[in-house]
Amino acid sequence: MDTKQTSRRNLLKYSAIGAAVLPLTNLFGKAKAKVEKPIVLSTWNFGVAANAEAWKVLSAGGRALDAVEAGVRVPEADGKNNSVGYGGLPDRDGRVTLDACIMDEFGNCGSVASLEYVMHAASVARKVMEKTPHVMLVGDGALQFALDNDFPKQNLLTPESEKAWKQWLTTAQYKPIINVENHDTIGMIAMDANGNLSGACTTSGLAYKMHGRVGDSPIIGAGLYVDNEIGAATSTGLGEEVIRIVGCHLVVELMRQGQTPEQACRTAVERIVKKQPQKSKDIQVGFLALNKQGEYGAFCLQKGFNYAVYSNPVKNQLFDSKSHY
Ligand code: SD4
Repeated sequence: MDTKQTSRRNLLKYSAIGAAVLPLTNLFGKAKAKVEKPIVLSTWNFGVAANAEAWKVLSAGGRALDAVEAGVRVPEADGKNNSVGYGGLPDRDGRVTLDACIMDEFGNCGSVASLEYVMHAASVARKVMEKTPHVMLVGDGALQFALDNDFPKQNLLTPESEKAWKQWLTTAQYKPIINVENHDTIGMIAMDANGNLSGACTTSGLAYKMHGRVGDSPIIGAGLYVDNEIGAATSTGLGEEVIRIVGCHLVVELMRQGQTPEQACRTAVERIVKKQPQKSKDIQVGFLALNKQGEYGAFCLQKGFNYAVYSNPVKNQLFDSKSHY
């Protein structure tokens, strides 16, 4: 595909530039890294549009937390993106239920799971973080909280998603297709001009899931983790497998031990493979990570995962992640 070729070319082009501008630390951080900040990264190709919005905040000297919230609101509002926010594919009962979380440089975090009728789930998660003593609200409680905080109530099921669901009902087979039915979660991580990290993750989860199923995306430590001393990580793919290894917390802890972001993502992916060698051949999981020095990297199970990077000199480029298979 053309975009793939372009992104491969860019990958080669920019890894050369990146090496010049960001002398990357070696495995145990001996070399000194020149930090290129601000920087924002997000999962999948629609991350490009989301990054552009986040960049407006970052380039004006804004806070990473505000940037990631603004960024993920773009796919949340996009009815054509069928696994985030408005237009997300419903569960098997035809209900669109959203999972999201957000985390800042102080370790504050908020989350909502199985939220219906409110498009901007990550913004609701931020309100949970800022206005309640809790981290996570689910289902009706999350909806009630959102409405009490003036989020508009609306039908999130677009005619297209309803049509796809009705088509699915004719067979009602539950076999998510790698990189297709479950590939649109946006995870976004950023470092602002002050060197502070934040992240957000938002999704409608797996298409045609059981009603009430919650994936990794709203689980702090699984779908997202930020430690302002070390780095940040987010994930995409089959959430059950990410939860089992508490994936993003693992990635950040591996970076703490000296692994580069790509190595840390790879180690986490390999842990999934080791635990479930057979199953890992048929599913997708991808991790994306950024460390405090401005180094970033990704790794996934199957080919096909890509991510968008916006900083200097890499101006909003898509990269293909390396994969285990
Ligand atoms: C989930 N991890 O609900 C999400 C789905 C996803 O890219 O990431 N899709 O399991």
